[in-house]
Formats: sequence, C-alpha cells, structure tokens
Amino acid sequence: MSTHLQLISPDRLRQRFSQAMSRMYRDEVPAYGALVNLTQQVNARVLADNPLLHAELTASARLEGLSEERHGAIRVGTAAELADVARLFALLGMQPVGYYDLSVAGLPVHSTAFRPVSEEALRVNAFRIFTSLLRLDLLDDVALRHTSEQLLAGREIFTARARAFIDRAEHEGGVAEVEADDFIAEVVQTFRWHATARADAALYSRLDQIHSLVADVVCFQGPHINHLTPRTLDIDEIQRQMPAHGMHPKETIEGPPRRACPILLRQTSFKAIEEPIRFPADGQQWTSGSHRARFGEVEQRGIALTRRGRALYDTLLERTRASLSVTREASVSRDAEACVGSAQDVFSAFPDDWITLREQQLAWFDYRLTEAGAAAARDRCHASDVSELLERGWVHAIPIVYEDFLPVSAAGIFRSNLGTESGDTFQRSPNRAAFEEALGRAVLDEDTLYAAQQAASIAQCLAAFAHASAPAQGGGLASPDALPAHAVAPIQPGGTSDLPRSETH
Ligand code: OOG
Ligand code: NI
Repeated sequence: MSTHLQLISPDRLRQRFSQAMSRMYRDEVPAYGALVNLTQQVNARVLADNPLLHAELTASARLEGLSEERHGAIRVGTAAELADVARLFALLGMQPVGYYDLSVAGLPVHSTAFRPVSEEALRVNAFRIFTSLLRLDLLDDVALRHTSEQLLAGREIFTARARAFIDRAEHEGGVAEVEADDFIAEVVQTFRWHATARADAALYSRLDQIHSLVADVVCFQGPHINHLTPRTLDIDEIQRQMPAHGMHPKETIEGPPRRACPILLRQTSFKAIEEPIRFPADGQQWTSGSHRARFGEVEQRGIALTRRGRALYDTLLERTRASLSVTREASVSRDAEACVGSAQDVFSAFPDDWITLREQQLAWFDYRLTEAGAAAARDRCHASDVSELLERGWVHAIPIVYEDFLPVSAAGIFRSNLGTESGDTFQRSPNRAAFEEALGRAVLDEDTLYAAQQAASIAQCLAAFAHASAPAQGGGLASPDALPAHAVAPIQPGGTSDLPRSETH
C-alpha cells in the first residue's frame, strides 16, 4: 500500500470499532439489544422532562450518540495477549489508564482501562475497554496451572489478516481511510463468541470449580467481549424497568447512591445468560454443556473526584459495607433495600452541592470564561487568581466527568455475572509491576490527567487577564486576541457529561 493514502484518525477509527462491536454483540446477545432499546427510551423520557438539559446537549452537539456504548470488557489469558490488544487499542486511540487489583475482591485478575485521554478524543467517541489479565500465579494447583498455561500458549487471538493489518498500520502510522471498514471487520473477530470450547469438559469443569473466571478465560478461543455498556441519564429508572422488559437485573446498583450532584460512576447490569457450549471429546466427538459469561450493563457518570474526594468516597463505601454486614437480612430483596437505605444514610456525609465540592477540593472542575469574563478580558480588566474570577462571575466551574472505573464496583459486576457459587476467593496480592511488565509500558495515572485538565483550564482563564502591561515571563503572556478561539468563546458544558450543566460561581 502506498503511504500517501489518506489515514483515518484514531478517534474516528475507534468510533467505527465501537459501532461494529455494538452490532456484533446485539446480534450475538439479543437481550443486549433489549437493554439498548430500554436505555434509548429512558434517555428520551429524561430529555423530554428536562428541556434545559435537552437544549444543552443539542447546543453542544452531544445529543447524537447519547445512548451509545461507553465501554465494554474483555479478559485475556497471557502477557503476550495483553501486549497484543494494547497494540490494537493504541491504533484506536486508547491508552491504558489506571491499575485495578481485583484480587482485593477475591478475583484472580488485575486490570486496566484502555481509553481515549484527551477531551477532544473523548468528545468524538468515549469508548473504553476494561481489560483484565488472568493471574494463573494465584492458583494453588501447580499441575492445573501448567495445563492452563499450555492451552493458552497455543491460542492465537488475532486472525492472520488482523495481525497483518495491525503490523502494517503501526508501520505506516495509521490505517488508510479506504481500508478502515475492512480493518474493523477483521479486528472485531478477536472479540466474538465461540460456542465451541478449546478445553474438554473435564478440564472446563475443574477450572470452573476453582473459579468460573478461570474457565472463562482459559477454555475458549479468544477474549470474547463479555458486555457492552451504553450511557443512561437515569440509571435508577433502568434498574426499575429491566424486569418488565424481560431482563433480570443484579440486585443493586454499584457505586454511590443517587445524589443531586452525581459523583464518579454508577453501574448496573442484567445477569449473564447461560449459553450452550460444545466441548471436544475423544475421536472427533463432542459433548455439550453450558457457560455463563455474557451480560449487558448501563452506566451513569458523575464528577471526577480528587484524591481527597476519593478517600472520602472509599471511607463511606467501607462504612456502608460495615453497617450492612451488621444488619444483613436473609432475603435478597431485603438486602437490596437495606443496601440502598444504608448507602444513602452513610453518604449524606459527602457534600452534595457543586460549591462545597469545589471549595473543599473534593472534585475536579474545568474553568471557562463566561461572556462577562470574555468582555472583561477584552476591556483589559485585571484578575490574578481563580477565586477572584469566580467571585466576579468571569468564569464558570464546570464539573469534569469521571472517565475511569471503580474496583469495588467492578468486583460487584464480575461477581453478579459469574454466579455466587463460583469457587474460591484469592488472596489480596496487587502486582502492578507484573501487570505493567506484561503490558510493556506503565499505565497512565488518572489523577494526573484530571489535575492537568483543571490546571490547564485555570491557566487559560488567567492568561486572558494577563495583559501586555503585566511583566512578561517565560514565553511571554498572551493578550486575549492571541488566545485560541475557544478560550473566549461562550461556555459549553464540559467533557462527555451526563451531568446537568452546573456553574458554581
Ligand atoms: C469486567 C467487570 C468490570 C465495570 O464496568 O466495572 C467492568 C468483567 O466482567 O470482565 O466492566
Ligand atoms: Ni462494565
């Protein structure tokens, strides 16, 4: 292929990838299609009831794709597989962010989220893949570990054509626009379902007894996508309506309780479906069985928390769990009610207005000039810090959306979909170094990304008020006219927000 063919941007390629994954998964798991439809209905109702939100999403061109998938999840078996998917995801503009140790929740995996990192990339398409690496090192049975390693070593998760596409794209610095559809059609094969296992029924059953997660990773042809997750504007409503639409929801919504100012991430899912599997047996024979792995999930995102905010969240989450284990009732439905009530009580200690969240530095904000601010800057008014700008109404503080995941919530999602009967729990043993070695690079730190976004927004606002008369420093201070247009443009809600527009001046 000649190198002067027009390349597609990684963000557009990711958009096509997420759409192709969505089509494939709806096709493979019809119940997931039902969840997407329900999400669209609920989102449409929320918008009809909130004209202001509707107008804002329209104005910021974010109405389109509102109910699109925001993430999916896969589980890989070896370091080489993790490195391989990382190469593919890099071509799709997705970087590994965060290290999630799921052994704290008794699961034999550790994970990262491959995701777009810049605001612009998130705006084009926010699709992420939560990617878990199996930790066979946590298995006590050495012989079984060895058998599993051998089985995994013999599998190839990319088709030969996908591998050739990826090699060439790396070499040429991207994927040619004219080949993008072909590229996508080929690479999604890696994530499709295989109803025929690579392990025989006996091995499957031994691994399943240890933990169904181990069987799910080791026994199949590849890292099948195990769920996709569209975005909803009202997760409580989805949870409530799932049964009437033929879906069996997990008992509780993961994450913080419902609040006026949403924080972090709330998630729920319908439980994994049981699917028929063929296991190879002696002499070209097959035995039949079944496997549960695939489900559908929805998410609703809130503001990203600073380390201080996150510490408070973790403390309150722990307190909720402690209070529940004291009052635990036998019946599951009583449990669900008790969970919600208890979480709401405990979380009343988390400030629930934007001003306090900002003043106590519990959450991250993106500062933008208001129209009055832009006018003041043009009039060469002076201001030297952000609180002064806020006081004068010259800037807005817009919540930065949390783009990452929560290990306790992730564990809750895993558990609901693996079956409570699922085997052993494993010892807590984080091993970030081993994960990064497998990945071939360090994961990015989420806090650093949010802090940088806030800092850059503040610097940009202050720059608008640093006029030529002020003493020049470093590269010199720009006059407002020299700033990029968006620094003085009217305010738009930031990020990929599910948040109401909120100005905290
Ligand atoms: C991943 C579960 C974690 C989430 O949304 O927290 C996850 C898995 O089941 O493989 O996707
Ligand atoms: Ni998920």
